[in-house]
Amino acid sequence: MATVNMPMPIHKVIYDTDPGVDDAMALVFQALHPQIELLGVTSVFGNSTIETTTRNALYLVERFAPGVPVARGAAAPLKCAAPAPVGWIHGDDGLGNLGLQPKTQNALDTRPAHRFIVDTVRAHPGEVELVAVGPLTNLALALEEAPDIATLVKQVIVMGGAFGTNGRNGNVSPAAEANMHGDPDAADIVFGAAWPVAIVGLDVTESTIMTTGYLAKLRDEAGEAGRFVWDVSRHYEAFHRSSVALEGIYVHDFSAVAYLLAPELYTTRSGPVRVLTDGMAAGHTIQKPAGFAAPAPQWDDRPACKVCVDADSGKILELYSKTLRREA
Ligand SMILES: [Ca+2]
Repeated sequence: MATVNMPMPIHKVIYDTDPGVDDAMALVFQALHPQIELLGVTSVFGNSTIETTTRNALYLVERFAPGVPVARGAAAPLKCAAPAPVGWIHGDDGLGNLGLQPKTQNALDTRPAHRFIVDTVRAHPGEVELVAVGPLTNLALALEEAPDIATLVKQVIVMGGAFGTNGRNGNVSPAAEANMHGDPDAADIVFGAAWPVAIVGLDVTESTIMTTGYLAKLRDEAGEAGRFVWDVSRHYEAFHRSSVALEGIYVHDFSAVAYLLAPELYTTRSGPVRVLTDGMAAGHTIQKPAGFAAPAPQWDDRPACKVCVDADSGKILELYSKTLRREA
């Protein structure tokens, strides 16, 4: 085939993240994958405070992606108070209570995350892919400061939301997924902007599971990265065992990275998406179905987003393990 010597496409990624155990596991993958060039990591409140998530981002970059800048992002959502850290899920330190600390702050960029995003997108027009796996505050602030970036970004891939597939409507409340609930106003802004958006929500992330056995195999076969993934996921796995009786963990944030590299592994549905911004269902995501007959003025003037409703879990898990074992 003539494709043998074709250069592999490189994805220029800004990873917007609230590390977080699953955030960390997805970052290790990105650092190792030959088709991903990390232009920067931007932190946001979410799983923990901005101080903790930024420290964790610095640690992860120092250890796994040296040379990549880290920009500190929003400490709180646009309009509401910051949520309390979820130590019972990710550990009090956000990374499984392993006591990890960066040796230096050298990677820390002087700009706030939203300005780092604006500058980086303008420096690479049409090329940057934003992979956002925390509350969407930094992206909304970037749009507010520089609306022109919407047409300069290649695509936005969001881990978040829940659209009712197999009864999945939320995890932080019966109506909302955590990243949407963390800043519903920001999410509604991001889904309404003129950039291509793909949403990878609980509909698919809860159907892809790394079992204890899968993680143990990574520990034994994937070197330092595999041992780190095992260690950092012990507390997170215990949470899954006690809360949903799962012998393993849901694959939330990595699912957005898998979509970046292999969108063909997902079935998507296209249509405008709104996010409820207040009330008991704040953070609830609603997509207008294709062919919906009645007028829907709150949706009709907004761009279509792709919402993932099914996924090839086996291939997604294989992508992760092969990359960590450096067989990609
Ligand atoms: Ca996250």
